[in-house]
Amino acid sequence: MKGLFSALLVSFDKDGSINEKGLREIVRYNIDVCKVDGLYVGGSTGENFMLSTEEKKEVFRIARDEAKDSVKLIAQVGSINLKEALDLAKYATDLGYNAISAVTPFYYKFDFEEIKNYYNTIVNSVDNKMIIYSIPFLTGVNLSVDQFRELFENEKIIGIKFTAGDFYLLERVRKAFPDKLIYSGFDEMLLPAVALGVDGAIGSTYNLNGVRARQIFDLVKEGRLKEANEVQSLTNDFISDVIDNGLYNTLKLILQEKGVDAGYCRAPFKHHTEKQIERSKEIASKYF
Ligand code: MN9
Repeated sequence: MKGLFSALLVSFDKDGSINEKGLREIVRYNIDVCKVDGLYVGGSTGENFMLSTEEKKEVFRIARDEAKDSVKLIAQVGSINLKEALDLAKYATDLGYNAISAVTPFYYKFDFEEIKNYYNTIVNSVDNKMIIYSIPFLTGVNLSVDQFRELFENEKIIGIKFTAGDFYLLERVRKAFPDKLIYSGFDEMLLPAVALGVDGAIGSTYNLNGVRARQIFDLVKEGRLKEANEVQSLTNDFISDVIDNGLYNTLKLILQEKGVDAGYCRAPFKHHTEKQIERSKEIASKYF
């Protein structure tokens, strides 16, 4: 389960329905062109928290059917509707997903005991492993090393998707849990995360930039930091341009340039504009 995972984008039609053909093309592009080791399905990048339960299942089913056994698959099943999370965990496990993941429960200020019960309830309900999805800037939930330790008392909880810029915490977590899987979640900080010894990375920009990300990973591992930094710097020029033009819309528009029917974002996100299309063409030709 180590390696580079794309946080899978989902193609939506203009009316917000899932575009199955487009989603299959995104999966193919990730596997065939970006050469990722796996897909993280149903995460933030998949606009998952705006989908119905049936739609979340549809995305899991299509991604699994298109990827077959060619790459590793992680299903993000987290929801503050715990019954939905259990339903999704079972569904993804039955489909053959290699692991499940759940975002820390958000919106309400759940205390740690509640968070711990949430993870144990989800993972103990299935014959599968759990990766904690920690993304404090969107959830407001900051877990400490001691809290991760308590969660890891359950052996079925095997790792963390660490989407934060707190490198002190990342180092502490790496050292405290050498046998757990730690994935870097911010693509723009891949180099320092690999330097600190993460096992892999999960991110949105790997839907396009997977090849450069792998170079960064390999160069750091080989101790070739100057070269790694050059690739990270170019990558960050790309990421800055994409964020500046609207993250998910622009990733989709660049895929569109590559012949992938990546479609629209889902409301409440806005549809892309003519101006974003023009700018995406420039970004595409600059970096790919
Ligand atoms: O899954 C992604 N996070 C979100 C991780 O989309 C919220 C990242 O890959 C970022 O999109 C990326 C750009 O900031 O690092």
